Amino acid sequence: MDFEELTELIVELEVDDIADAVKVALDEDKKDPIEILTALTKGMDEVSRRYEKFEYFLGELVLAGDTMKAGLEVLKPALAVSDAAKEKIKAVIATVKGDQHDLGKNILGTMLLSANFEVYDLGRDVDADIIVEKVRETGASVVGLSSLLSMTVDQIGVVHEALKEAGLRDGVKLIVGGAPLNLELAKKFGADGYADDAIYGVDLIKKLTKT
Ligand code: B12
Repeated sequence: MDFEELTELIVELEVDDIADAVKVALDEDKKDPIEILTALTKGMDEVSRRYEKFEYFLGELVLAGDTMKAGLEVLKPALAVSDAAKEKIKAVIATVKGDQHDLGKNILGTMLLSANFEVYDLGRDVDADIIVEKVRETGASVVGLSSLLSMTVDQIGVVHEALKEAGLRDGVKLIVGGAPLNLELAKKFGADGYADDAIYGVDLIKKLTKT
């Protein structure tokens, strides 16, 4: 099972075949899980291109999401690396209000767990107040927000302001990710950092929290 075949299975929306294919790539071909993740993500980028060119429609987007999810279920345990001796840093993660995209946020959550963070995943379409409440309750020092829609990206600023108002902003690092963002925009909304993939995101979070 080579990487191109995995990418192709996502693009062709092969929801029934992807789990077995990822299993073969991992167990028989001993492929690196991070490279498998990259191949699957490439497939999602091609789905996106086809959607933009009106070759794919909402039904295909839904199916692409399901296909990616099925592949990730198999991949997740392999992404784990143990670092159990260290004290856990708490991270609250969520997809911003108005946004239902959660696959990228879920990958980030898995990778943070693997890196020995204590992760509170609030799900998708999450109100700023709920995020603030969770930070207060847990004493988390990291907030990771995902935003895939241009329409809802300003919610990052809303969370930043709400944390500030609650007197909690200085105690947390606010890290964001998702397609419409870049570092400049992230900073404009008050975030401390931006990452365009979960692997770099975890590295950045580790650096900012000095673990
Ligand atoms: C699958 C998909 C869906 C699925 C989502 C399923 C799910 N459970 O998530 C469904 C079908 C529900 C969907 C719906 C819609 N979608 Co959609 N969707 C996509 C698609 C094709 C892939 C997204 C994805 O899962 N990628 C794979 C994951 C693994 O990648 P990722 O999310 O980018 O995450 C990685 C990094 O960004 C980063 N990351 C992400 N979050 C975070 C957070 C932190 C803290 C860090 C450090 C890193 C990080 O790490 C991740 C892993 O490396 C994208 C296109 C694209 N290429 O992004 C469009 C896309 C995001 N959707 C789009 C649109 C327009 C919609 C709809 C409005 C369509 C409609 N007409 O209804 C609705 C909106 C519904 C809503 N209110 O949210 C547009 C957004 C355009 C824009 N700029 O606003 C896109 C870009 C497609 C396009 N080219 O037009 N969608």
